[in-house]
Amino acid sequence: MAAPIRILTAVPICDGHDSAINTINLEFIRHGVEVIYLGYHRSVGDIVRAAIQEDVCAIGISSYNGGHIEFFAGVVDLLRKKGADDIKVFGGGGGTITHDDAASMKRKGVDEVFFAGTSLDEMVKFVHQRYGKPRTKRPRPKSPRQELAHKLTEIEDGYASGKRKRSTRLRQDYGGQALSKNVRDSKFAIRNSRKARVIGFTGPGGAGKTTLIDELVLRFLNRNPKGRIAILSHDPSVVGEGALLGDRATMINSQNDRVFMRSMATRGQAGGLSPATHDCLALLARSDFDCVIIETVGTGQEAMPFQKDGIVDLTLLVMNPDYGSRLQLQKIVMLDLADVVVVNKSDLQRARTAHTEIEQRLEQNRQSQQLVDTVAKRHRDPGVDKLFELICNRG
Ligand code: B12
Ligand SMILES: Nc1nc2c(ncn2[C@@H]2O[C@H](COP(=O)(O)OP(=O)(O)OP(=O)(O)O)[C@@H](O)[C@H]2O)c(=O)[nH]1
Ligand SMILES: [Mg+2]
Repeated sequence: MAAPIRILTAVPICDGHDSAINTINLEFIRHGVEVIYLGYHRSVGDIVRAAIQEDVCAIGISSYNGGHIEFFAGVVDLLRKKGADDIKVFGGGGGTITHDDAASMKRKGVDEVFFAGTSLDEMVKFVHQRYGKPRTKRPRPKSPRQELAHKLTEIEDGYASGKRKRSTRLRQDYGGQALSKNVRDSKFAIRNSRKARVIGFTGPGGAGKTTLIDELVLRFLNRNPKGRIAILSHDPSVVGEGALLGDRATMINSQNDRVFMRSMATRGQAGGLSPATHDCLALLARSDFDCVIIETVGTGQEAMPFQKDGIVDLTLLVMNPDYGSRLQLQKIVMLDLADVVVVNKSDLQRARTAHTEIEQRLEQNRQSQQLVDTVAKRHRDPGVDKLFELICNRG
């Protein structure tokens, strides 16, 4: 089976009109497209960085507040400058983009502009026709990050087509033995055999995993002025269907040249990760990052996405105080397996009770598990500071 089309969508800087793009995203997803949504108020640099890291076929921009001729052209120019002009640009902005504007934008390299009154059907058809063909002849990567992004696509596409099968010997993968020769020899992607620290985040949908990761990334970047970090983030999807890969929209601090983020759809695999996760993670861990963070999809009680002898060095379970009662706690498998349990949203009313109940539950395990309370959405939260120190100090 061919891999789904992957596109990135965004709204330009100083523009909060996201209602149109939200509707369009949904329609694309319903028609088999994987949409990485970057959110609104995004700069040219942030959009191009994200598109290169995600190695998408195209960028869809929705612009309402003016300046669209310059903004779209800015994206096209920067892609060109970065050697990534195989990533195409299209978009719309209702009545704010005139036909003359659109003609000028097309002359500057924009693929297509959609006007008010265009049906969602027409846009979906356009995306399938224009971006649905496999990208066979790729341009030579101009940077290490671009090469890494292409390799990750090769791995994901390999699984989608059935050419690659899930490796069971993860430790061996990690040592590079299961990686193909061209990946091992790559001038850019694998500079040395240094092992990045791999930290796994899991927990129920909406518990605050991405917000927390973004705050921890901020602390990491401040603490290590030359440090580099990779994030592998998952959202759910069914085989052959589309998906909204939305974690980037929550990220603020991670829009940084020292952060490499890749969003993955689970493509039908249960348990919180994708069939290609382990190979992608192995590649990232052997690249030039100090740390690799992996975020699972929002998981249920039965999930145990990280194997004990696998590639992840430290596992964190991020909980929401509203998990139910003590009885529900007995059923959450990850409470037995996580190295660190985080009660996020501890600004909420039930947080103190949640802390006490989870503490008692962990005491029964008699392992050296740690419990931390955080408010990830609060800037400079002391709980997140404590968690950051704990992660740094725990070997
Ligand atoms: C809804 C709306 C709002 C909502 C936004 C809600 C939200 N979260 O998005 C609210 C009320 C918050 C709002 C606020 C403002 N708005 Co307003 N808003 C609109 C309005 C009425 C509709 C835009 C819309 O969503 N249309 C629905 C979409 C689906 O349809 P469409 O626009 O026709 O788009 C078609 C295609 O272009 C295509 N398309 C669009 N985007 C994309 C992207 C891709 C990838 C693709 C493939 C296709 C595509 O899809 C549609 C298919 O038919 C327009 C006026 C209008 N009638 O267009 C003003 C308008 C855009 N707003 C305007 C202004 C000025 C503002 C404010 C600055 C007002 C103020 N002074 O506070 C603020 C700014 C907010 C901000 N932070 O940026 C002006 C912009 C003027 C300009 N550029 O010169 C407009 C044009 C109103 C006007 N006539 O003055 N706004
Ligand atoms: N009240 C409160 N809200 C928070 C906190 N942290 C995150 N949120 C909000 O919770 C919502 C979900 O946050 P995310 O970080 O996207 O959660 P997630 O666990 O990554 O979600 P999925 O990836 O969809 O599973 C967002 O609206 C956040 O702003 C917190 O500490 N307190
Ligand atoms: Mg998330």
